[in-house]
Amino acid sequence: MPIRDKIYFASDFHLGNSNYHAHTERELRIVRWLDMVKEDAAELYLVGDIFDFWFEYKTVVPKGYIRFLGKLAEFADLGVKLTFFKGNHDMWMFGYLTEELGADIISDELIIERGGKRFYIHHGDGLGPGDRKYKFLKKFFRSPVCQWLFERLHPNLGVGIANAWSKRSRISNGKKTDRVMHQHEWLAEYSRDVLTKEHFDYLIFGHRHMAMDVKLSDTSRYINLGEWVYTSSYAVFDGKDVKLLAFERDLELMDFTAALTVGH
Ligand SMILES: [Mn+2]
Repeated sequence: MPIRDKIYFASDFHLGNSNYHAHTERELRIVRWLDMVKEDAAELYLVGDIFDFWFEYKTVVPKGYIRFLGKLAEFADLGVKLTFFKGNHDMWMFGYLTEELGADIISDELIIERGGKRFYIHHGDGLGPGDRKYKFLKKFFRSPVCQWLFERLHPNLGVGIANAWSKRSRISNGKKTDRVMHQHEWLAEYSRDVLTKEHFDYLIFGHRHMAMDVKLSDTSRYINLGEWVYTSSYAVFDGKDVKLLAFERDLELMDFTAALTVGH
């Protein structure tokens, strides 16, 4: 029996995004990663935007992802604890993955303590100052009224609209401008804010599509998990420390430390 003592974190697979071939390659890459993780994982945290679009109708779920979901079923059967976070692309996860996989579904942040270390985990959307338009949309999209209305649309139409909407988002438009735009990494700023009220050793997010490991103090780090469309980054906690790694390629780490120290 292998010893299961590691905790893995990954986010932003955006499964379903892009053409079928690229999507299949990505799903197979994720499955290879899960096969590795399976060996020693006690827990797996999928920190949002795992699906490029997800909606659970009363009797229907979106097509696809068979190999991915099958692998997660294996995890569930092995007793590995699964936790999904709602992202801005897949906020409409309700009871299906809990029923099928015993997974916990987290709507906002989750605070856990493991090996004496404190973790703050959140997908990362709608945090910090500004972006009022998105915060309003998030509230609307998550409202029972909006969900009820969407469920009234025929899936061919509803999912079609959702996919068109999703294509307009950052993931399909490339990420280069985003890298240049952010002199200050706002999730690091948000993390600093959280730390003024409460101590955390690790503040872990996704959403930004840039792998980052930023030291905020001697005992706290902001970690961004990156994404799996262009790269394949993930984090692992071995009971003592968190490492940010890449699967089957070199890790492309964004270094915002210099920018962060300016003016603070
Ligand atoms: Mn996101």
